[in-house]
Amino acid sequence: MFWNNATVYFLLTDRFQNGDPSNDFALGRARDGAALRSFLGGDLAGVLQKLEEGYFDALGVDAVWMTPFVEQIHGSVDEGTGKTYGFHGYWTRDWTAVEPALGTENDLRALVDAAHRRGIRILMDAVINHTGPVTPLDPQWPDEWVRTGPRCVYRDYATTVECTLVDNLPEIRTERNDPVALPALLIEKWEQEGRATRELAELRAFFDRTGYPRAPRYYLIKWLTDWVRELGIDGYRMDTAKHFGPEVGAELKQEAALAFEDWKEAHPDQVLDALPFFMVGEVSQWGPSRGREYDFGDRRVDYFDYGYDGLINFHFPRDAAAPLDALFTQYSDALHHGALRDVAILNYIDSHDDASPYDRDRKDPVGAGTRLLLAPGGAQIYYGDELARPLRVEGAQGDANLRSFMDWDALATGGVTAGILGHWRKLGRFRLAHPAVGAGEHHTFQEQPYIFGRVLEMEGISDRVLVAIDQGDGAKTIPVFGLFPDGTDLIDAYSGETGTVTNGEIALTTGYGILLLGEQRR
Ligand SMILES: [Ca+2]
Ligand SMILES: [Ca+2]
Repeated sequence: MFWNNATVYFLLTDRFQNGDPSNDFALGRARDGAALRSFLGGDLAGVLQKLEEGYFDALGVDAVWMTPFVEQIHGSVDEGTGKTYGFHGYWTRDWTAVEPALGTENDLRALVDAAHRRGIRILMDAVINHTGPVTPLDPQWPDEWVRTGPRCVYRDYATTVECTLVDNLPEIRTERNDPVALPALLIEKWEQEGRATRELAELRAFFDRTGYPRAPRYYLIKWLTDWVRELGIDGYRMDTAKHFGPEVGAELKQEAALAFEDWKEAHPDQVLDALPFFMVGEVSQWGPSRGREYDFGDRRVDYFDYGYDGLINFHFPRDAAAPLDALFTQYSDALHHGALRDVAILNYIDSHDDASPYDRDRKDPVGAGTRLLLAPGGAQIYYGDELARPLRVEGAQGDANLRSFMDWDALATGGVTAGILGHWRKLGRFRLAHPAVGAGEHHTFQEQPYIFGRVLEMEGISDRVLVAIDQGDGAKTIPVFGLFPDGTDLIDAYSGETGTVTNGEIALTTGYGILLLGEQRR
């Protein structure tokens, strides 16, 4: 239930806020990449700054999903869109270290602790499918660890899973079950950093405890779950989940859940609640209209049976173009009556690599916010959605267009951008106050002007909301359609105005056409 009403803020750490200029050129990397393809200075200290400023609270954010923070390849590559560094975090060099351009392990700990103090969860972007590309500065992992071909051609399961996503992106042999030795280069690196003895002892303890063979995926499972056990990371967003066996996800989830319980036991004062470890998968092109399964052609996989609590909804950017009520009804039916009962979906209008965002030209960022934040299911705000950050950038090629630096200046100068942000904040805080918005069942009450309700009755939670759109500015009286009895005090989260239900109606005077009504809690 929680995750279907969660508002998840997804940010590229390197592109969000520069809180520490001293790490901007870590590892000697130059800013000589193609447009928006070098490290540009954003870091963990910057995310912490915005946490402490209350930026996420004001948006009603439940969880922050950051791009991977582990150490990236030191060099750069050109995949055909210009010279590119691992600023995005998906090109791992060492799963056990924090990327120095993003900060230190202490910075990360401070960030997670600060988030938890505010009741905000942290989702770690977890990569298990591949290492970073090979460059003159970044040698290939040993052959027993990785394959370098063939390229995925997506004809069936094997040509989606046992293959490389692109050229020069060595693929971890996650299906392998026999033991492999640690790469000598990794041991040397750890020796230089003075932590080889500790890392090797920890690995011995892990393999002793679990009885797993020293196959590649189990090393990665150990390294990925260490962050959970050490820091209390609340969940994973599993990168490229379609490209490794679902069984790998199930094994990882099992260890991560154990690590999360270990952390809770060691940090009782920092535990938010009883919510278990969460895992949401990136199964590209999956959407709720497919039901629970993803069909590879020769194999159908129900990821929810393999430890995934939720999946990212790749259909949302397309579905969002439907009339509002058709969108809301379709999603509510899927989540409350269809195959997706009891699982989570994460809707988004744009992301770091979706080439077909909803409203790419940001013609209607207010309407896009209404669609995303009032749709049934979890909502993923991609950093800058709330400021209409441009998704086309002069000189940028391919996905770099989607990854510009957060436009704080546009906000500081006020005007239109602040108005857009205000809308997103009101809707986000409405979601935060009312689990019925994302997790409740949708009821269409009136088509023109549009009025709908959401009702959530489960797990000892009882919540309901009434939303009216296009009602016109000024005085308005709307029926509550039996959702609230006479005498109920309601507050409109959009204007802050309050009123009492009388004769099955509520009369309010507000300066907006939209009403976000819920019970006024005393
Ligand atoms: Ca920095
Ligand atoms: Ca794979």
